[in-house]
Amino acid sequence: MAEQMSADTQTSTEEERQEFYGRLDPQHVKPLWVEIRKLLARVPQPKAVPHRWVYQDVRPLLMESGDLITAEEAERRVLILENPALEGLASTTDTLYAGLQLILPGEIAPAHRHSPSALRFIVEGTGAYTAVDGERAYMEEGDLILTPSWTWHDHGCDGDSPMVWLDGLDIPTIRFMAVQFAEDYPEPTFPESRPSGDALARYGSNMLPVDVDRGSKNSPVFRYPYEQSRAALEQMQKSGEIDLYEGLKLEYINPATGGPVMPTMSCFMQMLPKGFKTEPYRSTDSTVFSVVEGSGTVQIGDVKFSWTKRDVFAVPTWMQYQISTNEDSVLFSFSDRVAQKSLGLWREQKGNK
Ligand code: GTQ
Repeated sequence: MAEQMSADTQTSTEEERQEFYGRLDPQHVKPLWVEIRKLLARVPQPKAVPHRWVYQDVRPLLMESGDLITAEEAERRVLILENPALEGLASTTDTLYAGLQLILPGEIAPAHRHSPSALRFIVEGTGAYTAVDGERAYMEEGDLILTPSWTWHDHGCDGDSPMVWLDGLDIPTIRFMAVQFAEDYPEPTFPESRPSGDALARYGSNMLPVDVDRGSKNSPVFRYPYEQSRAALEQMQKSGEIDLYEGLKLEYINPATGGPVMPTMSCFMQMLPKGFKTEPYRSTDSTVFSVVEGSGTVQIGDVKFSWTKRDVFAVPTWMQYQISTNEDSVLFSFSDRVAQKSLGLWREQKGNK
């Protein structure tokens, strides 16, 4: 009876194979068949693990860093929210970086620019600004500020209280593509170019300058006031309609294109009423959440965290999660969804199908 060839028929011994692999090394070639299941995994294999940072625990350390080093010396006085499984990589998820930045009254974080795109989500305080290409945006809790790739930006605090915000950057993604560039401005601050509020008036009033660039990948609005985002969600809540998977959720957009605010990071704000529990959901973008209001819990894969105002939690790619609330809650989040969508890679799964 002829022996049938099957996928597990071995045509050589393990010893013969090892000997062969040894002779490949000097030529710097490798057998794909040894690696293929790792290279073509059946489902995403994030290295990041789900994690939550408790603001009440991190805040004292951040304030202590204020005594340890000035913003000017540090360039950016930030405690990186490093994923426990990505030690030494300054990564919060596989693709995203997040950190808590502190600026104290009278301080300046000097002007620089870099290829990574950045966003700030304001966590605590008032009276500080981020200047983007010379236009200051004064920041209030819950505001979203953008500093798109290669724009000059400096931060300063004219107020009398410490100011803390969450930085979100695409650093791991940029590092993967090895396209990291950065430059310091020769002066601490970039020269003032326009009055504060100019961009929001021109581009953020449901109107646009007639000659606006409608092809830009970066939003010309770089401050999205919480007042506006929250009012929109609150009004929506009155309709009584609510999505089972995400509650009431809006994406921040570039008003000139209707698309995402930057080419690598998508930004969202969602409102979840008291006692709400989202249905199981997962998507290929990894997400960092910052709690603006309320409290609750989140189940991510098999771990569960409680969260409250100002806490941050990370959901790695393709991990199913469900958010529950104890009170009316508002969550900000950012993810690499836009980057994945432009590469035709993004997927989502609603429910357990
Ligand atoms: O504020 O420009 O958390 O350049 C990391 C790198 C913040 C910033 C970070 C940065 C900044």
